[in-house]
Amino acid sequence: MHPPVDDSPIDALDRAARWLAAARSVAVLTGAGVSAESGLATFRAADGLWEGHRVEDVATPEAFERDPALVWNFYNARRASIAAAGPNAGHLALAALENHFGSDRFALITQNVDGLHAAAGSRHILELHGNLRTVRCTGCGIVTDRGVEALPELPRCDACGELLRPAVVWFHEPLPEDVWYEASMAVRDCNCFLVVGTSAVVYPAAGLIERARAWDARVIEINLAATEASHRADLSLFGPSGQILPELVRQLESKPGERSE
Ligand code: BV8
Ligand code: ZN
Repeated sequence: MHPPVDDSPIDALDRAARWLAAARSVAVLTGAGVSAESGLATFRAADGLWEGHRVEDVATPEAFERDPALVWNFYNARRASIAAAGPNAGHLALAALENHFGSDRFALITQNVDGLHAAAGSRHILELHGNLRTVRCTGCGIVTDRGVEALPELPRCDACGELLRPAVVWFHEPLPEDVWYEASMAVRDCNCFLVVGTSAVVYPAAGLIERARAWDARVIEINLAATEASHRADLSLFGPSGQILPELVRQLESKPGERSE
C-alpha cells in the first residue's frame, strides 16, 4: 500500500500526472458525475434521477414486471436527455488519455449507460451496466441498437411482437460476465486507477477500487467532494472532472521524455 499524501491542489495534480507518466498501464472507472457537465442528472445528487424516482420503482426487473410503462417512461426520458447531450471536456480528456497510452494499455470501465465516452472517441470501453441505446426483447432475446430515437411507451419486438426492455443492468441483475472479467483483468494489470465522478456505492463496480489497491495500483479519485472511495484513494483531486481531467492530461503531456511509448 502507498502512504496517503497531503498535497496542495496544484501539487496533487502534478503528483497525479507524474504517477500517470510512470505508469505502464492505466484503468479508469467512471460514474454519472463524469456526464454531469454534459447536462445529465446524476443519481444521488439532490436533483438526481433517484430523487425523481425511487430506485425500486424503476431500475429493477420486479419494477418492469409490475409496471413496464412507468419504467419505459423513466428510460425514454433518459434517452431523450442523452439525445440532447454531447460529450464534455472530461470525456474528451479520457479519450486523449487512451491515445497517450494506447488502447492495449488503457481501459475505460464505466457504470454509465449514456454512450458519451464512445461519442468522445474513447475506444477501449467496458460498459459494466449496459447502454441505453440498446434494447433487448423479453421474448426472443434479440438485442438491437436503437440509437437515441424516441421509442413508443411500450415498444415491441419487430421479430416476435413481445415487449422490449432497455439493455441495461438493473439492480438484482448480474453484470455481463465477459465485461466484468475484462474489467477485473484491466484493474489487476494497471499501475494507476482513476476513479472519476462516482459515489462508489454501487457494487460490484465499486469493488474494483479495493481490487486496484490490493494489486498495488495507485488510486487517484476525481470528484466534487469526498466519497465512499476517498479513504481508499492514494490521492483525491476535488473539482469538476470536466476541468481536472483536461488539466491532468496537459500536465502529463508536458512532461518531456516521460511519454509512455
Ligand atoms: C448484482 C444501470 C448480483 C441502470 C445501474 C455487493 C456485491 C454485489 C451486489 C451488491 C452488493 N451490495 C449491494 C448489492 C446490490 C446492488 C447494489 O450495489 N446496491 C447499492 C445501491 C447498495 N448491486 C446490484 O444489484 C448489481 N447486481 O450485484 O447482481 C447477482 C449476481 C448473480 C445473479 C443475480 C444477481 C447491479 C448494479 C447495477 C445497477 N444498475 N445502472 C440505469 O442506469 O438506470 S447502477 C447506477 O448507479 C448507474 O449505473 C450509476 O452509474 C451507478 C452508480 O452511481 P454513480 O455513477 O456513482 O452516480 P451517483 O449519482 O451515485 O454519484 C455521482 C458522483 O459524481 C458523486 O460522487 C458526485 O459528487 C460526483 N459528481 C457530480 N458532478 C461531478 C462529479 N464528479 C466530478 N465532476 C462533476 N462535475
Ligand atoms: Zn422478440
